[in-house]
Amino acid sequence: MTNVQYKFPEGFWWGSAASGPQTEGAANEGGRKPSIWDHWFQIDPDRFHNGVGPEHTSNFYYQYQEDIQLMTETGHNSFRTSIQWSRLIPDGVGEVNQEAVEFYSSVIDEMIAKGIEPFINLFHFDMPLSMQEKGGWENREVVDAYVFFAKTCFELFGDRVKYWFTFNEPIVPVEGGYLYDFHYPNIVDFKKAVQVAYHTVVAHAKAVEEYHALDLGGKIGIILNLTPSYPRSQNPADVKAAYIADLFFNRSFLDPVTKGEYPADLVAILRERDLLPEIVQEDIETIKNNIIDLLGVNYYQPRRVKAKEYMVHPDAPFMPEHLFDNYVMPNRKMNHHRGWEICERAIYDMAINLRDNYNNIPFFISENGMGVEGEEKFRNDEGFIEDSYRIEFIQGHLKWLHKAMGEGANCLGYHLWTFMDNWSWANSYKNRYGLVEVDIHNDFKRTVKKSGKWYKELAENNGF
Ligand code: BGP
Repeated sequence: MTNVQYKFPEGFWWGSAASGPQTEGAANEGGRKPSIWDHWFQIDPDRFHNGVGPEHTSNFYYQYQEDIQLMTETGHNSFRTSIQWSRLIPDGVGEVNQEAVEFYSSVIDEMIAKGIEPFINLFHFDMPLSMQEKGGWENREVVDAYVFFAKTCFELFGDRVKYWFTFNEPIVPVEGGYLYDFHYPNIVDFKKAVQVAYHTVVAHAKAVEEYHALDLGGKIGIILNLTPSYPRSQNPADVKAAYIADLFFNRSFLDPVTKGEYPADLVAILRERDLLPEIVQEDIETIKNNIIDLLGVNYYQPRRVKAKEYMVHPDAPFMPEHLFDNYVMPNRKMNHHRGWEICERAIYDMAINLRDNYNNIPFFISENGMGVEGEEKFRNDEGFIEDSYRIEFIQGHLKWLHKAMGEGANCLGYHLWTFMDNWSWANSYKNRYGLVEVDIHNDFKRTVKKSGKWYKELAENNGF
């Protein structure tokens, strides 16, 4: 009998998360049309690691049956992926692609047949190009197109899918596409970033409204990347800097989706600088009246913050970092492959924050994981990758999560990023995150890693 020190509650979700664009491949097949990722790769392939683009990703489109079988062999009782808008409604609006309906329907049926609860997300950074050509989230019309897409999904699959998510990390396309130049359309313009963020929240709330109106008996939420903000010191200037960073990077989405309103201090900061978005009054009501049932939290790294040290050049375009500096703490524990700090206890602080300041909303860890470059070097004589570091990483986070749950945090599950190695946006296949290795040079061959075998034990024992 295995000795289980950290036991999780009955029915806890064990599984992993992925997304359509990062796994399906078949980008130009089955009636799909380009998203911004296909387009960006076409016009600027050098911005992708080793010039590997999104055309084939991990071939899930053709291998999903084998993959779902492997999910059962790696302990999954639940799995999240996303429906690609550009596959289901290739022009963004209008005709629904029947091949896509069949594909997603088969994936969902196969999961259910294998005892894996499907969690379905609707937008994972993948704006259809036709919609971006209209201005993407800058344009209110795209909000309506998204709501139509969302409703179509609920109507098509809502009889079987009981856990829906409107967006994955909606702040990332804002940061990447409109502030820091790591996603298409590579605009640097804070005012537009605010409009995009606001319209995303409107789109989210309208989708929640549609879902609840259909009364399909499931739950709907959103997946946010929450990055606890730690001040460098208890000096009031550092503490205030961390508070402001939290307003921008966490509460800008967390508050409207859980409380129906934006933090007053954030609104004041934007108003003072004439950076508030254009608003249609009825949208404010929609946000207010359509809060989520369930929150997904992606947690990778904390944010460390200090008071601003230098004045900003008066002509510099406004950035959140005009109000605080990021702080590089000496001797941080790091995942150097990804350049992200590893701080397990932040998962506890995040959970306690939700307990105390967000009405103890039900949530689950919807992503957490470790991307490592050059994993082939850990292959053992039996031919599989011995990723003991990934097992330690998961255990380290689960210990803190377990502690938070012992203190009343309302956590329902843990999903690792990710099931199998997949295409990580501009990082392409540089860092591997999977429980299952994918050999992109050898017919996308799948091989379960040590972590995948361990994950099965974890789920079977409901702890470790
Ligand atoms: C999250 C995204 C995922 C995934 C993961 C790993 O932010 O939701 O899509 O990519 O991060 O990060 P990266 O791909 O940047 O290494």
